[in-house]
This record gives sequence, structure tokens and C-alpha cells, in this order.
Amino acid sequence: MRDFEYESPDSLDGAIQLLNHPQSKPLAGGTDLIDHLRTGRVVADVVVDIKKIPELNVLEFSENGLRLGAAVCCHDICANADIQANYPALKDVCSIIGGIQIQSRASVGGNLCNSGAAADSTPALIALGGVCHLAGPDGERQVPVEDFCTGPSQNILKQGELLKEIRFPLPQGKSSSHYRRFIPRYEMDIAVVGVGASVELDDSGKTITSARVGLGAVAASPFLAEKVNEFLAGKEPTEETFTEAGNIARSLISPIDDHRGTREFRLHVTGVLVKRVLTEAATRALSK
Ligand SMILES: Cc1cc2nc3c(=O)[nH]c(=O)nc-3n(C[C@@H](O)[C@@H](O)[C@H](O)COP(=O)(O)OP(=O)(O)OC[C@H]3O[C@@H](n4cnc5c(N)ncnc54)[C@H](O)[C@@H]3O)c2cc1C
Repeated sequence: MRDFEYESPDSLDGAIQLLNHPQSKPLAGGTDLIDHLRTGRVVADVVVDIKKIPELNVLEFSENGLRLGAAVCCHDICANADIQANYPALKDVCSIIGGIQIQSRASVGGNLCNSGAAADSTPALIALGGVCHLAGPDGERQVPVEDFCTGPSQNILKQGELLKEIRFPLPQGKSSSHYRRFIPRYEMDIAVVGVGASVELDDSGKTITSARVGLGAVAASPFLAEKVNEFLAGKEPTEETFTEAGNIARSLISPIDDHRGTREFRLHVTGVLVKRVLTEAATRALSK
């Protein structure tokens, strides 16, 4: 591994100043970055540890929704009772990223900023309506999670800019969410398909008021399946509805062939997973 300077600022402004250096990189849990530095995929003269910055460690639930600091690790997310009750898709995803050691370091912010096509958290963040709050030399800006990734390992972050936190709206009424992926092994593998969904039902539980489906590993970046969302609004939460939602999802994806699965396999699995994830999200919502 090439030598680099290690900095560990305790303020957001301090980190932004250090990151204005063209060969600098933020380090959260380091579960992607250290490997990329070691293998030369990423080259940095300065590595800026962001774990000590208070704004990036916020984990706050209120009537305004959830504020999730970009550096909060998966383990702390899983252990949070408000997240378990109100944003179960977030718990679903954080409990399957790596094992306990990885979850104790890895952040959802890092997972999103690494911007892998098969990153597990991104479809769940999209389904939950997450909004990225970015901070950089030119000030702060906000962007929905579905507009953050622009291609494999690419995103909208500018030099010196950090993902500060992700905010999620407060779930309304009878609503819930779920994330599930297909992997060839039971654990510790990369998603062949990943699906996140949130579903809101009316008071009777017989009509879907709104739904959001995020799809991962089936296109260059995870994306919001808007046609599926449009189809679901106003429908009954039945097996037929969710089967058709899966069929529509199939028509939106552009999967690749690789050693984990063929294009045809991914097309098939996407339909199956969309149906199962929506069914589970609706079942959870009905129990509210
Ligand atoms: C054994 C193992 C198993 C894994 N299993 C899974 C899995 O099942 N599913 C899955 O999706 N991933 C998996 N991963 C990858 C997962 O651990 C990472 O994607 C992790 O979530 C990244 O978070 P981090 O805090 O470690 O980020 P880091 O590695 O510190 O950073 C990742 C990238 O994001 C940038 N970055 C980090 N934070 C910010 C920020 N706030 N603002 C701007 N840029 C930032 C860094 O510069 C770097 O480019 C696994 C990794 C390992 C080693």
C-alpha cells in the first residue's frame, strides 16, 4: 500500500478543508476504502477519518422523521429501537452487510458513497424516501438518494464534499418496509438482485395509498422503480397486485450476465423478489 497522511478532524469544517486537497479521501468505517487503497484502485495522499465528527454521527428520531449521520455504523442502526419500529428495511439491510465485525465499522453513508451497483443499502434508502444532505466548500445541498449514484462507483459528490446525513420522512398511518436480496450463498456475498420496498395502506388496510420500490444490482446504479410505484397506488394489497408489480419491475431493469447469475436469471429473480418484498412490507404494515 502506498504511504498516505492520516488526519482525524473533530469538526465538519476541518474535514471539508482537508478534503479540498485533490488527492484526499474520506474514511468512515474503511471496509471498502482500505481495500481499495491496498489494491491501488484508489490512490490518496491524505486520508481523512470522519468518524469523530459529531454531525456525521447523528442518530435522531422525532416527529420530523429520522436523521441518520453518514458515519453511523450498521450495528448501531440495527440496535436502534426507533429504526426497528419505523424503518425496518434499514434494519433488514444493516443486519446482512458482512458479519458482526464489518457491521461494527461499516456505515450506510460509506455504502452509498462507494456507489456500487449491488450495494445493499441503496435500494432500501431509496424505498424509504431518503434525502442526502451534503456539505462542502460551497455550502450545503440536498438530493434524493435515487439521484445520488450516477454509475458504477460514481456519484454526484464534488471534490471536498461530504455526505453529512440522510434524512427520512416520518412513516404515516399503516405503513412499513422491507429489504431482501438474492445471493448464491447464505451470507457474505454480493447481491444478484436486491429489492427494497415501503408500503402505506389506508386505514382499512385494503388499499395501497402509496409505495416505493428500489431495485439494486440490475442496472448501472440502484434506482427507484417509478412505474411500479405508480401501478401500486390505489390497488388492493393482494397476491395478484404484487405479482403484476414484479412483472412491471422486470420490464424496467437492464441486468448483466456474470458468474453470479445470467441476465435471464436476474430477470426472473427480480419479479420473485419484488413480489415477496412487497408482500412482507404490506404484512408488516397491516400489523400496525
Ligand atoms: C467482508 C465484507 C463483507 C461485505 N458485505 C457486504 C454486503 O453484504 N453488502 C454490501 O452492500 N456491502 C458489503 N460490504 C461492503 C460494505 O462493508 C461497505 O460498502 C460499507 O458499507 C462502506 O462503509 P464504510 O463506512 O466502511 O465506508 P469506507 O470504506 O470508509 O468508504 C467507502 C467509500 O465512500 C467514501 N465515503 C465514506 N463516507 C463518506 C462520506 N460521509 N462522504 C463522502 N464520501 C464518503 C470513501 O471515501 C470511500 O470511497 C462488505 C465488505 C467486506 C469487507
